[in-house]
Amino acid sequence: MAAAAPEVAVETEGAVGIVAINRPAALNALSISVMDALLEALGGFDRDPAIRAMVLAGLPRAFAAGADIGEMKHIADSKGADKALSLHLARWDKIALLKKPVVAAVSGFALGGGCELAMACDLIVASETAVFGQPEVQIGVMAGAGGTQRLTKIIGQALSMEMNLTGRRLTAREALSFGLVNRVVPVESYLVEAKKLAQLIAAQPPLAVQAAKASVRAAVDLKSSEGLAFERRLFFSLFDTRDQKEGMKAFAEKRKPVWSGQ
Ligand code: DAK
Repeated sequence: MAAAAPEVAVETEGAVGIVAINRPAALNALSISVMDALLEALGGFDRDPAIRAMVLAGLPRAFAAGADIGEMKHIADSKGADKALSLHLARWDKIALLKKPVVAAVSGFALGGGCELAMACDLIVASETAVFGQPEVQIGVMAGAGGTQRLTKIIGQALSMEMNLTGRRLTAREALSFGLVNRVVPVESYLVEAKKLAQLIAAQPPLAVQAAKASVRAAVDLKSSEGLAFERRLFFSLFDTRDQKEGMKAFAEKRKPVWSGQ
């Protein structure tokens, strides 16, 4: 019997390291094992002197449709939920803290933790089919890994509010017009274009590139450390609510949730 394809595939092209999420049956939902494999691969490239830039890709139908809701539901229902969720969140932070630039190659759904993962990267090349959103409110919680902080700083309060409070999604073209992505290209070429951009970065002096990345990040992120801590406290508080249990249960049962406001 052939071995199952790995959930995260890794390859190199010259000085570019490419990491691709491959969990099609769950639209690339970001389970703990997927996030750990991503971190191992990206962290390995970050430490490898032969690599100068990275590409983080999903599948044409989904970059990632969020954190794995089934797994989060299980964690939320278990003892020590806060600690486990906190450890899980730290995985998104670690991606944002990589020293070398990461280009996200986004096609299809980039929702919830998937949108947050794309924003934890440094540049985004989107296919025409890409869809960005923070729909956590629809399952009784809120964004917990930068979706109220990074998104607001990038696209502004008005639209971020709408996305976080109603689950409104952005098309690739809208995302481009609001500065969330660097470019939009046909679905056939989004990966190639992301690799080209990474190659262009890899051709620049690596120390200058890393310093410039850290500096641009600081301009956007510095004050957001407090915002992220605030977001996290609120996020955890929602895991004590009935609506969180109802939202995730309803998703698993493929029905509309009934909100009690408790
Ligand atoms: N988790 C688990 N499975 C998922 C999933 C997800 N986020 N999204 C999709 N799937 C699974 C579906 O359950 C389905 O599996 P089967 O039923 O076939 O076994 C399969 O993928 C195909 O999905 P659909 O049948 O639903 O496909 P459709 O084309 O009809 O709809 C969709 C596509 C993307 C609109 C829909 O699947 C959907 O609404 N998915 C959920 C999107 C969402 O709500 N995302 C946000 C999740 S919450 C944290 C860190 C981060 C976060 C939170 C905490 N900490 C560490 C504390 C982030 C939270 C989130 O991301």
